[in-house]
Amino acid sequence: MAADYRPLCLLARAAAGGKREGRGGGPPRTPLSLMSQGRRGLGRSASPAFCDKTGPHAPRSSQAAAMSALRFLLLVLGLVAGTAQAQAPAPVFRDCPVCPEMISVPAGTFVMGEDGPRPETRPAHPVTLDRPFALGRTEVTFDQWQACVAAGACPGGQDDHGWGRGSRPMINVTHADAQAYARWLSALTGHVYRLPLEAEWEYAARAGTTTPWWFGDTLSPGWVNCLHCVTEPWKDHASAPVASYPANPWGFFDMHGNVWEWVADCWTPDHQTPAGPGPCRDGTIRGGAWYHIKAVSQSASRARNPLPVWSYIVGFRVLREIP
Ligand SMILES: [Ca+2]
Repeated sequence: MAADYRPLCLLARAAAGGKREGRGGGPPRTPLSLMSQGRRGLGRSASPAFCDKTGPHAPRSSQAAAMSALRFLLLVLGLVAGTAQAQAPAPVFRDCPVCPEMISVPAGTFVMGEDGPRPETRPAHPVTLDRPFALGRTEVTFDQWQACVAAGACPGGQDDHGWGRGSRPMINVTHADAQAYARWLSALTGHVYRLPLEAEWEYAARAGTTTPWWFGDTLSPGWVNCLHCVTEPWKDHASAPVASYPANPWGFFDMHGNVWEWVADCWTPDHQTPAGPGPCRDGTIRGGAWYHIKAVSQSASRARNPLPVWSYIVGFRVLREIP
C-alpha cells in the first residue's frame, strides 16, 4: 500500500502486516460551513526534503514579502474582527473523570500554511474560524484509550514498542479507530467530540503565532520531541509521555512532534482548499513526530497517510464542539 505515498520516509508502519481495518463508521460530523478560507496564488519552488537531515529551511526571497503582506492582512483583520493573537490560555476542563483534558479556543482569524519550499504546506492564506471549540490539551494517551477499550467501544491490543503505556501518546491506531474513540466520548458525555479539521488543528498549534514553531523561527534541543531534538530522560527515537515539553501560549502540548496526529480532512496535495472528511483513501496527519527531523514538526507541516494504516508515529487528539 501507499506506493505513491510521496513522503514514504514519513511512515514507519508498526508491524508485519502493516495495516488493520479499524472499527467504526462514517466520517465525523464536520461543520465545514464554519470555516472560510482566503486564497492566493503562488509560484513554484523546490520539492520538499522531509528526509533530508540537513532540513529543508528554505528559500524565501519573494515569498517572504508575500508572507509579510499576509501578516499585515491578519493584523488588519484582527483590528476589525479580533484575532486570537493576544488570547491567554483558557482554563483546562474535562467532561468526565476518564475524558481528555480540554482547552477552549476562541473564534478568530489566522494565517494558515506557509509560502515555503514544501508544496503541501503552501500557500499561506487567511482563514477565519467562526465558532469557538475545545481541543485536547495533549495527544490522547494509552490510559485514556484504555477506558474506551474497557467500555467495549475501541479496539485494544496496540503495541507500545516497549516504551510503556500510561501517559505515552496512543499509537498504532487507524483513522477509524480515532473516530471510534471520539464517538465513545460523545456518547459518554453528551457533547460532540470528533477529530479536528486541519484548520482547527493548525489554529490551535499556532496559538496566535506566525513563526514556524510557536516559540519562534528556530528550534533548540529540548523544545520538541523530534529526531535529534530531544534531551534526557527520553531517548532519541521514541515517543515521550505527553506534556513533557513546553506548552504553547494557549496551553496545548506536543502540537509540534512527539507523534503525528490524525485530523478529519482527507489529503490534499496543497494547503489551499481543505478536502473535508471524505470518504477518501488517504487522510491527513499533522505536526510531525519523534521519527522525523525538526523541520517536519513545524506548525504548517502536514503529510498524507492512508486511512487504514496505523503506525507507531501516528496518534491523535480530539476536538469538542462548543454549541
Ligand atoms: Ca503531536
